[in-house]
Amino acid sequence: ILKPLNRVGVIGVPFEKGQKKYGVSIAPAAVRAAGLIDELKEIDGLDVKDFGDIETSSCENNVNVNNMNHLPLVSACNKNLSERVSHVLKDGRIAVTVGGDHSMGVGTVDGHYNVNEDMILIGVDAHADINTNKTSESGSVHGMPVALLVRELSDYWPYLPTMDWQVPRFSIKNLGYIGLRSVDKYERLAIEKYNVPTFTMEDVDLHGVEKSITHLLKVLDPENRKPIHVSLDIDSLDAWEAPSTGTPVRGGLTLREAIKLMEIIHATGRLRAIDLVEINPAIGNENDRKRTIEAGLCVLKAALGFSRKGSPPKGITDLPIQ
Ligand code: HAR
Ligand code: MN
Ligand code: MN
Ligand code: MN
Repeated sequence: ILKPLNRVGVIGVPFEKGQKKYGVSIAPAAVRAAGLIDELKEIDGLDVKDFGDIETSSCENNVNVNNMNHLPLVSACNKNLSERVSHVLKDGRIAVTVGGDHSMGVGTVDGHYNVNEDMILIGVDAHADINTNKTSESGSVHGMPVALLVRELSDYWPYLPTMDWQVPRFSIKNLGYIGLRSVDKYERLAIEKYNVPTFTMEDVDLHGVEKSITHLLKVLDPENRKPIHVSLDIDSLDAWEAPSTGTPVRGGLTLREAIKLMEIIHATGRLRAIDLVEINPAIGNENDRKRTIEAGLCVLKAALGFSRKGSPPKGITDLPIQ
């Protein structure tokens, strides 16, 4: 049985080659500068250890696979990341990974799966990120991590040089989505073909965020025993809440819905990994940047046990006497 964990390990991934815009790679530094570590340390009872940033550009970009931009760089970054995530989990901590673009989902999920094959994955995103290189219109790997990870889709890929380290063993049966509102045609086909439990914004509007996530968790893990991996793309939030991101989509989660979603996930006691990706501090003005990073921090803190109720002073039971 999984017990609640009050230890976290933070990893930064200054990587942006999974998409085309400059700026996602400076997000880990910007989120740290905004107080990431100190704010996590303020959460009641949480033990926080910073595992630093991973090495991202230690190879030549010398192979070309059709419609997969910068594959060797994406691969090298994710290999390092997978090892770091496994290390943090083996240290008995929740792996908190701050990206970086969403191509790094390959590394975080691979690293988690290698430590615990029982894990379930919840994609919180405006997008499904389940394109193959054949179905992608952009050639950007941040739209492909789910398709790279799941074993059911391995036949739909060509041989991928440099990716031998990553064996797609994670089953699509352990995947669910919430927040979707920009899904490509073949992505929709894949979701329907494999019956991936999906709460689009249409469903969230219909049922509310609480029923949506509760139902999703029930479907993926009826016995409440599996470790949870949340891959949180900041663009799951409405573009008003989080404007500084590469592919903003309007009509998304409000900050309060996203906080509620994470509070429910926290309450399970089974969160073991969370990725915060696609913050791009180079997009928009100072206000946009601040707004986006603050939203990311709020949502992350909610996932890790920050309570909007507040928490009483440690070890003290009465008000101070004059
Ligand atoms: N589906 C599009 C593609 O494959 C756009 C997805 C990229 N945007 C993201 N991912 N931020 O969640 O390129
Ligand atoms: Mn997205
Ligand atoms: Mn994404
Ligand atoms: Mn708690």
